[in-house]
Amino acid sequence: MTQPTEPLPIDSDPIETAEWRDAFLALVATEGPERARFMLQEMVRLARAQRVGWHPDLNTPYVNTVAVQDQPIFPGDLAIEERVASIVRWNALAMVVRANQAYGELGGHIASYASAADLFESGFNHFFRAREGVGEGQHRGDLVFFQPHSAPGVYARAYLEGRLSEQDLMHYRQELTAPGAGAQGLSSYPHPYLMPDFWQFPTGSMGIGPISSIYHARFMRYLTHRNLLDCSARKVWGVFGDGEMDEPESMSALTLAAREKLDNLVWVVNCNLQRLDGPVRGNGRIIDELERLFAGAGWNVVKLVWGSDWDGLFARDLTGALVRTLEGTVDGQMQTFAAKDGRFNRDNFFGQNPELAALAQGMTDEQIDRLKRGGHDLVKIHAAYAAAARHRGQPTVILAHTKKGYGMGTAGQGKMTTHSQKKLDETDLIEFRNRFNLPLSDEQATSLAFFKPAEDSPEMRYLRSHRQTLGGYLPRRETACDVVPVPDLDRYASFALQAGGKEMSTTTAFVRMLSSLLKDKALGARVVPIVADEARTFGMANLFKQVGIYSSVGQRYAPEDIGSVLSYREALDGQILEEGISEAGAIASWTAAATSYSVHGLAMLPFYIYYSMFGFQRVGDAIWAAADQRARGFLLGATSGRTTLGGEGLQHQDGTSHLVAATIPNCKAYDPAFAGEMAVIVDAGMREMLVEQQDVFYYVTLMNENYAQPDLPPEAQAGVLHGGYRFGLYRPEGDTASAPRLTLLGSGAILTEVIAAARQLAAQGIACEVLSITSWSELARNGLKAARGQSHIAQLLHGSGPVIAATDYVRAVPESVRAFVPEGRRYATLGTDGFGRSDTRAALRSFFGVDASHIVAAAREALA
Ligand SMILES: Cc1ncc(C[n+]2csc(CCOP(=O)(O)OP(=O)(O)O)c2C)c(N)n1
Ligand SMILES: [Mg+2]
Repeated sequence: MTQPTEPLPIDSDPIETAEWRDAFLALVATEGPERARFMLQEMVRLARAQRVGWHPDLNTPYVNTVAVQDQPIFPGDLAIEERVASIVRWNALAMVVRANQAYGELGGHIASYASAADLFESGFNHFFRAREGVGEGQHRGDLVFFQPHSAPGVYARAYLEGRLSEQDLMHYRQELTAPGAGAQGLSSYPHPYLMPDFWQFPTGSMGIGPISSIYHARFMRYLTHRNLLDCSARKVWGVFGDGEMDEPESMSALTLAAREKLDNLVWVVNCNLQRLDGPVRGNGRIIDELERLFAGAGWNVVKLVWGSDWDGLFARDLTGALVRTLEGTVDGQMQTFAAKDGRFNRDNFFGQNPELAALAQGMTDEQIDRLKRGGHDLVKIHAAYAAAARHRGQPTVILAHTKKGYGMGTAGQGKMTTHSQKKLDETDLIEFRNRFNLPLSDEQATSLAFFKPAEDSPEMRYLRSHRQTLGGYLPRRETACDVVPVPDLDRYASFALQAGGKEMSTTTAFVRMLSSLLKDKALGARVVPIVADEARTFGMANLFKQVGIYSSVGQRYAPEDIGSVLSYREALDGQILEEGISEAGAIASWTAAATSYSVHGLAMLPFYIYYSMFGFQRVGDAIWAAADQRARGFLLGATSGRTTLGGEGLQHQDGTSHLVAATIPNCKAYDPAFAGEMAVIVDAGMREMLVEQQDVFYYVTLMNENYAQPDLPPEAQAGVLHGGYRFGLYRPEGDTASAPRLTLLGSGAILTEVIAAARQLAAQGIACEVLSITSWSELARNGLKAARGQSHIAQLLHGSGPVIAATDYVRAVPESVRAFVPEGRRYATLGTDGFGRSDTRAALRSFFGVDASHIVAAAREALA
C-alpha cells in the first residue's frame, strides 16, 4: 500500500513508470528490504545532489503501522478480556449517570472513556507494571498518566479489583457528601491531593500531563545515570486526547524526548477525532497531522487505525480502492460515519465506488456497523503496545483511532454533543447492554445496577492473575521513602547568619549555600539544581564545573572556555538540570524531582531558580498541578520585586508572585530581606520536607541588589519562620526610653528603604519600630487560624500608633494581613501596583512610592 496522502501529479509516461516500479519490486523480492532501503537512500542522495526539490513524505498510508504478518500472537484470552472491558465500561457509565440522576449539577464524562476503554484495558492486562516495593531489585513500577475525564473507567476497574467499593462508586464527584468511613468520595479527575493513596499524576488541566510525562521519563534517566536509582526497566505510559495535542505544553517538549532518546516513554493518543465542541480536524485528518509532527520531532510513530476485521477487506482490496477512499475521507466525515448505522455506511462509505461496494457485499449491515477502529480492537492494541514497548532509541507515540462515545449508540456515538452527554434513557441503556452482551436483566440495566462477577468467575480470576503478574494494582500512590539527614545550619550558613554587615545580595548568599549543600555527604547527591538558561544571571556559573550539567551523552566537544575555572562542563553524571529557555519544561522537571519521594521512593530536593516574573505568572497552572501532586522542593524567584530588578522593565519586574503563591495551600512563600533570614528559611524547608516528610514546597524570593547584610540574632529565627520579627527600634539621638510612636513593616529589598525611613524619622524626633516581614502569606494564614488578637502579627503589633507597611509587591500583598492588625492601630500599605518600567532602583522606588522618603511621608501623614 503505497498511496501518498497528496494526489500524485499526472503520470506523463505510464510505461516508464511501470518499468521503474517493476525494477523496484524485483529488488525487494530478490534482495530484501535492507537493499531496497539502501537503494531508496541512494536515490534520495542523488535527488538532493541534483536539487530535484523532493524530500520523503513524513506520512505513511492510512493503515496500521504493524502489518498483520508482524503481529505477535495475542497472549491472552480475548473473550474474557472483552467481557471484562464491557463490564468496566458499564460500571463507568452507570457511575456517571447515577451521579447525575441524583444531582444534575455534578457533571462527569462517559464518551471519552467509552472511546479509551480498550486502550486502558490492554495496558492493565498486559503492560502497566505496578510497583512491587522499594527494596533493592524490586520493580518500582511504571508511571501511567491517565486521560483525566476517563477517570470513571479507572474507578470502575478499581471496583472490580476490590480496591473501591460500590459505596465509593456511588460517591463519584461527591467528596464532601461521602461519609468517609465506608465510602470515600471519588475526585472528578486524577488528583493526588484529594486521593493520596490512589492517583499519582494530576492530568486534569490539558497539556500538563503530556509535558509532565516527558520530564518524568527524562528524570528517570537522570536518576539512572547518576547512579541514584536504576530505572532502566521502567516505563512511562501516557494516554492523552487528540484535542489535548493542541495545547502548547503537549507539543513543547517533543524534541527533548527524541533528543534524549526516551525509549522509556510511550504516549497513546486517543484519536477519537473529536474534542468538546466538535471535530479536532474536521477538514483534515488529525492522525496524519500528528504523524508528521511526531515523526518530524524524531519519535517512533505507530498508527493503530483499523481493527482486525478490516484485515480481510484490505487483503481483498487488490486495486487499493479502500485505502484511497479512506485517505480521501476527512475526519469530519469519518465522525459522521461513526454516528450512523451499518446501512448508512454501506450506502455512503462503501457506496462511493463499485470496488468498495464489492468489498462490502459479503457483509451484513450489522457487520459493517461493527467494523472496529484500531483503538477498539484488543488484538491490534496489544500488537501496537508490544511494538512500542520493545522499540529502542526513540520515544513512541501510538496514534489510536477510536470512536468517541463508542457503544453509546444513537445516544452518543460520534455525536457532536457526546462529550458532555451524561444522561441515557431506558432504551439507550438496554441498547448498551445488548451492544456489549452484559449479563444484566432489563431491570438491572435500567436501574443502573453496578455489576461485579463472582469472585471465582473466570473474569475475576483472569483480571487478578494478570495484575499479579504485573506486580499488583495501579494507579496507586506511595509515600514511603528514606529520611534524608539535613546538615546543621552553622555548617554551611554561618556566613549568612553572622554576616557582620558584609555587602552581598540574597541571590549570592543562596548560591553560596547551595554550593555547600551540594558537597554534603548525605544530602549533596539528592540536591537537584534546575535552571532555565539563567544560571549565569544568578551567579551560578561556578557550579558548572563543580557538579556539572547533566547530559545523557556526556560532553562531545571541547568547550570554548575549557581552561577557565567556570568552564561549561556537561557530564553523564552531571547534577544540574539546564532546561534551556523553557519555564514550562523546567517546572515539569522540578515537579518530577519534587515528587520523586513518592513516584520512586527516593527523596530528592530540587531547587529551581528563575526570574520570579516567569514563575507563578508564566507557569502558574503547572505549579498548581505540582501542588496537587504534593511536590516537595524549593522554587526560588530570583531577580524578584518590581523595583529591585532595575532596568528590565515591564515584562520582567514581578510585583505579584507572592499574591499567587499565597493562594496555594501547600506552598509556603517567603520574601526575606537578608541572607540570614533566607538561610533559616531554607534550613526549615529542608527539614520539613526531607526529615518530617511534609507535603509542602517553599517559594523564596531572592534579590540581585547588594547591600549590607546584618547578623541574624538567634532569637529572631522563630519569627523569621512565622513570617516576621522585631528588627529594630529607632529613637531620636539621646533618647533611650521613649516608646515608639509608630511601627514600620517591610519585606524583601524594601526593608532597606524602611530602615532608612526609620532613621530619618528618628532624626526628625520620631521614635519608631521596624519589623522585618519575611512572609505575608504565613502571617495571613496564621491570622485566619488564630483567635482574635492572638495571631503572630497581632502580637508583633501590640504597641500603639500607626503601622506603615511597604513591599516591592502590589499592595494586596501587605493588605492580606489588615484584618489581624490590632484595633485602634491605623494601617497603611505602600506597594508597587501598576506596570513596571525600566530605570534605576531609586527612580523606580520613588515612582511607585516605596522608597524611604515616601515611607517617611506616609508615616508623618498617619501620625498627623
Ligand atoms: C487546560 C484545559 N482546557 C480545557 C479543558 C476542558 N476540557 C476537558 S476535556 C476537553 C476536550 C478534550 O478533548 P480530547 O483531548 O480530544 O479528549 P477526548 O475527550 O475526545 O478523548 C476539554 C476542552 C481542560 N480540562 N483543560
Ligand atoms: Mg478527542
